[in-house]
Amino acid sequence: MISVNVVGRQQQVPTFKCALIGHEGCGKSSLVKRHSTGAFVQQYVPTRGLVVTNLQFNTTRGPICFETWEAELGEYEKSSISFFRDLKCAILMFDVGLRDPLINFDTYYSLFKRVPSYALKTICGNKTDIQMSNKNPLRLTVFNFTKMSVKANSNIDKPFVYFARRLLKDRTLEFIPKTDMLPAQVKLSDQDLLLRRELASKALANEKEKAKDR
Ligand SMILES: Nc1nc2c(ncn2[C@@H]2O[C@H](COP(=O)(O)OP(=O)(O)OP(=O)(O)O)[C@@H](O)[C@H]2O)c(=O)[nH]1
Ligand SMILES: [Mg+2]
Repeated sequence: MISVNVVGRQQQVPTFKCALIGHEGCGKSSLVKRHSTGAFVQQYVPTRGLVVTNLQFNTTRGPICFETWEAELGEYEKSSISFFRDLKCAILMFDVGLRDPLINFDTYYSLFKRVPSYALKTICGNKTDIQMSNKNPLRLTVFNFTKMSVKANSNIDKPFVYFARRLLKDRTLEFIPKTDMLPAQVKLSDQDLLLRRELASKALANEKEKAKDR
């Protein structure tokens, strides 16, 4: 449980440890970032060591928090006991566009097997925005996986909704989207409007000066 402050009162949020397992570059950190900040980062920055991030979702059964754990390959070995201890759920992710996915997929599938049997598991194929080749051997080996694209924002809630339904024992549970902040309706005084106009004309004059110098 983590404690959050809801308009002046403390609320206990049920928290569940969730492992993200998958070969390098399949999109684990992107998934976490997408959920925590809403952003998608095109640049690839490999995760070093062990990274734990809390992802909180609002659901029709109240808030729920997933403590996501991701690690680089060597780190699983070093911290394997703490990595797999008390796991409540695990996502095995792979990249559907990878040319030779079987090699990496096998490595991580064997890691996936180390997830305690009582923990919930799901397999996600990421990067469906990239066309999956007909020759991709995954077509023949993995049939039942969630197709997602962190980039295109498609199905990225799915694994967490599935876990939340099972963990909070409510099949009808849905996530409630975070409300977008609308800009406040501010009425500017005449003086503010004058100042704004002055600043705009100064900026325009500066631009004109710069253009002359070029
Ligand atoms: N086209 C596409 N690219 C993606 C998608 N998700 C992630 N990427 C890109 O894939 C690259 C690797 O993403 P990461 O999230 O860093 O991968 P990772 O699994 O955390 O990699 P490691 O930390 O090395 O294990 C980045 O360049 C991302 O922008 C997706 O859905 N579609
Ligand atoms: Mg990463």
